[in-house]
Amino acid sequence: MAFPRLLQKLATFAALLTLPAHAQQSPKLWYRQPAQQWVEALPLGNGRLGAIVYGKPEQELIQLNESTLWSGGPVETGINPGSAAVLPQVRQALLQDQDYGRADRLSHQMQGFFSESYLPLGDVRLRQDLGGQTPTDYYRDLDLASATATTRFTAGGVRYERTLFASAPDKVLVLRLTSSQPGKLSLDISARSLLRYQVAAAAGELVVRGKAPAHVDPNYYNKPGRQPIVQADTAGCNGMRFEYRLRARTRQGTATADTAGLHVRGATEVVVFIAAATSFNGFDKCPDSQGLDEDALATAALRAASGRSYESLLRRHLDDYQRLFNRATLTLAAPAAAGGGAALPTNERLQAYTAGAADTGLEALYFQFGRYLLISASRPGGPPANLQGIWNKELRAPWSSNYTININTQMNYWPAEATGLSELHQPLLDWLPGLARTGRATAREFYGARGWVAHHNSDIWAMSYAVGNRGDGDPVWANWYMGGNWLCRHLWEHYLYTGDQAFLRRAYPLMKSAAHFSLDWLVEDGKGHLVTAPSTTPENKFKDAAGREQSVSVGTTMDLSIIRDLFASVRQASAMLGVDAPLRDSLQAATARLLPLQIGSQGQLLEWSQEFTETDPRHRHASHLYGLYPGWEITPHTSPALLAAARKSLEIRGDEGTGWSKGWKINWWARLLDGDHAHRLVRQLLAYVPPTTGWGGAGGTYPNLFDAHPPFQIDGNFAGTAGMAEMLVQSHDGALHLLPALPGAWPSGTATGLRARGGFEVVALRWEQGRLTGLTIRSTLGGNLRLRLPAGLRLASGPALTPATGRNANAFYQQSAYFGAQPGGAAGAAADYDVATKAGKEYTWRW
Ligand code: FUC
Repeated sequence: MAFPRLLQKLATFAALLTLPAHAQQSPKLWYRQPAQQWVEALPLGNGRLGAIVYGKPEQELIQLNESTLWSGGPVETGINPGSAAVLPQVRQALLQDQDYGRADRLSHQMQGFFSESYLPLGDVRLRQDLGGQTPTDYYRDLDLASATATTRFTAGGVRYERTLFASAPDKVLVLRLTSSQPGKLSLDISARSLLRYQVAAAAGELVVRGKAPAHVDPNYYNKPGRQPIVQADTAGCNGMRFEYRLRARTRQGTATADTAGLHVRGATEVVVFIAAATSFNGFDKCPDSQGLDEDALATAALRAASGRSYESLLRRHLDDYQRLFNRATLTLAAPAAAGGGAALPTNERLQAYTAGAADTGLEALYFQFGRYLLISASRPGGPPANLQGIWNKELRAPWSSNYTININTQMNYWPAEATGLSELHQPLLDWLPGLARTGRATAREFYGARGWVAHHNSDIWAMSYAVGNRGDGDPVWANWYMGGNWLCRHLWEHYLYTGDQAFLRRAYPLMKSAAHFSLDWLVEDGKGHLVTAPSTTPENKFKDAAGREQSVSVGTTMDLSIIRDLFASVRQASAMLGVDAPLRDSLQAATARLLPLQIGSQGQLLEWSQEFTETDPRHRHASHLYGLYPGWEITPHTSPALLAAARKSLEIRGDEGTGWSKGWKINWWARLLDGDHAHRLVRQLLAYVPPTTGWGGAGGTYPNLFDAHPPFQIDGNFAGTAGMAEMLVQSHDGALHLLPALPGAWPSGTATGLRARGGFEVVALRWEQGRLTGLTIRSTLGGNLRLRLPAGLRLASGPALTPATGRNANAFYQQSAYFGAQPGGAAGAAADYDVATKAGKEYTWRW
């Protein structure tokens, strides 16, 4: 780059990034007390290894996880040979007899086993000898800028400091302890696990070796006489092996190891290394007989890392982490009368906010915390982030801490592309070929259908059938057939953001195979439409004519929206790849016959194919709004009447719900272009939930900013981050829309590094007093850039903006056409402009 251009570019950046000093908040969670509860403690992770640190001076607790440590082994096939014969009976009950009760009873006969469970690895305890002195000047934090957790306190005139981080390049947790006076560090470090384990000590290392159960039932499944935890499966595959190892390196003093632990005496600095591994060797390999050598893996990681200096480990960690984290920023100028803010510890700050204080800094912190959690929980090569990311302390965690794919797993990945973490989407995308493999067997065995299917639950073994231990699942959640179809949207989205043709060629066969299942799954409703039968809508029930609660019916809105969405993306993908023209035609023909979206007596979008009375009108799921978000069937530009109906449905549902439900609602209100309502939901999502709240109560946020369902469930964190991005930039409705849902509470601010479909990077976005003032876009793929800008702007500088007419020529922005919609409806107070872009070039405007 020529020198003058570089200078000009730097000047542009500086201008865009400069905000009043009070708005520059350091992204930290900080506290004045150690954690007592797990949801006050602070999470760290490198994708594989997870840690929750309490920051207790004398009795420190670091709770460990390893992302591949699950119960069970590869899924079995042939477990319910009678299922395929039941399907026609269910259909007859529904389509001929309208007997929903019989359809429900029969659906139980099409269930397999429950998913397996994500398990805790172990607890590391540090007993530090403070000579009987009470610690004072206590402080702890989690710094999102460096992904390090620090604890500081004074005892007996000595200042102590501990820093913990999880290094992805070096595959270890690193904990450094220092004392301000020489030789003051004496501690005993012990290790244990809730699983079966043994401790050994050798060559200065402490080693925990153990075995995961062959099966763990979900926490909600407790049948008299049944063993919820099966340690060994002597007939089939035995459970996974695991190991974690610790070593301490001291400056001054001594470190010894025995089976009771590591013992440090009289040191000035201690660096503790923790490595872990399991024998997990892929979804289709028995982790026992065909497992990896976990001992070799953990040993190699520990030896390599402990050969490096602390400074080198920290540097390598920062290089790796900041490469991802620094890609996007969000700075929201504080309103004049900000209350509390960063001067308060995070738990008090959250409480002040919940009591009504304005605190845009906290909202920006929450945005970045979601990105931090994704970087910490989802790295290429590892499994997808589960219901708790990678952080779980329980043997039977809520809902098995599994993959719940009727919303939760997908939600985890909503911020990935939009906030500049595209490669962190890979664990989910790489898990899908396995799911498609077991899903093909499920489609064939359970339903006699082509293609692949997945239901509402899965696990590291890529289990795909309806859960329920062959009969005990409630069809309202168990018998839902759209999990695989919905996940295909993630393959397509990754392509739309990156334009990666090689990826699309790999992904397309999975999308096509899901479409084959859906073509086979659809049936005639006898009234000229294609519908799904049986069909449920997660996880809501309706009343039949006799007033009985029912779950299973015909053609729910979500089923049909997901299928329309899948068919649209398969058609477009096949066209872009130039393959399968005949399939395209049959998908188009089927799309034209799908039961359309319907509007009910209150102007709301119907959730079922008829206007049933719902048993819970405020239900946390609002699955019928799939077409509004994450789908694109309902948009301001192409389907304003449906948009109004979706809005009505949301108003009827209300703002309350579990954490993830509120998170979804932020995204929905953003898509409705209602920034103030979206912001109201941001406030709801960030409502303080006391740390002792286990189950029940309203959704919100725990003191450590973990999302509270309650209990802790990480999806709400990710939906919150995605929702805030969606308020600032949207790119699904035929254009790149800037500030589509800017709330009054965010009058001025800057966002950098957000991404849009078609390979556009919103390098910088700046607004003042509610008006767009600066924009820099980098085009990575070239092509037409259609900007949808708030109306009434006066351009001060920048490339010519040509008023747009007709359809966007950019192929990545044509999806709405596949729903049969034409652009041109009421798009709100915005206008479209076209700019021809070149790959690799940046474009800057000021208004
Ligand atoms: C679905 C939701 C619950 C919870 C669970 C993991 O069953 O309805 O609220 O999120 O998944």
